[in-house]
Amino acid sequence: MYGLVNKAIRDMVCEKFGEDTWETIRQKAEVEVDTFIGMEAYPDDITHRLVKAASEVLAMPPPEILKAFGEYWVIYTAEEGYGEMMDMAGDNLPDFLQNLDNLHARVGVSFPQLKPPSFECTDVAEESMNLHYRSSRQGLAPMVFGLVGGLGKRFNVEVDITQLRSREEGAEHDEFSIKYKPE
Ligand code: 1DX
Repeated sequence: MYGLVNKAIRDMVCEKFGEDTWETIRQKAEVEVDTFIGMEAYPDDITHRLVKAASEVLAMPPPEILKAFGEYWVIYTAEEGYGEMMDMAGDNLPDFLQNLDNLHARVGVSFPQLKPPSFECTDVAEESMNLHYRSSRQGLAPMVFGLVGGLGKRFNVEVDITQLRSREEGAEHDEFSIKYKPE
């Protein structure tokens, strides 16, 4: 994954728990790099090791780490150089989710090593939709809870998200039911 992801994990840990905790996590993960370059591609393994080590050091299950990270990602990318891109993707939750594949396609033009997931929206209604998440990567579905929750905060809507189908449990892809209403 692009270094931006590992940089975001580092900054989240440092912000919430301090530099020393990050150093402990980095060492436990056996990650040599400390200063990730956002626009450089790194092996996925580094990210997975960081999540695993963070889970052990912070005594939080990996899905909780991923959920917290998803929420952080939405704020982080908006502040770390991708604010305009995020603004362009929509000014409300359903529009943003329906534009995510376009957003990734645009990033992918400049960064060909991007392996963009796909977010397909079906059954879109006034206050609900189903979200189909397809990714070349495994185990990141818990992050979707945080990503959508982060978008809820961004757009000031109360979000209720439940998982309808899980790849972990044999489904072809992950599917979520999302309900939203203005706060
Ligand atoms: F609901 O399943 C809201 O490296 C959402 O694979 C979901 O393959 C917002 F470094 C620049 C760069 C680069 C910008 F410069 C990424 F190249 C992308 C910024 C998306 C903001 C996907 C990150 C693939 C890296 C899913 C979890 C991983 C998508 C991560 C969240 C807006 C982003 O993001 C999976 C990779 C960006 C960039 C956004 C993602 C890769 C998302 C969201 N994804 C790289």
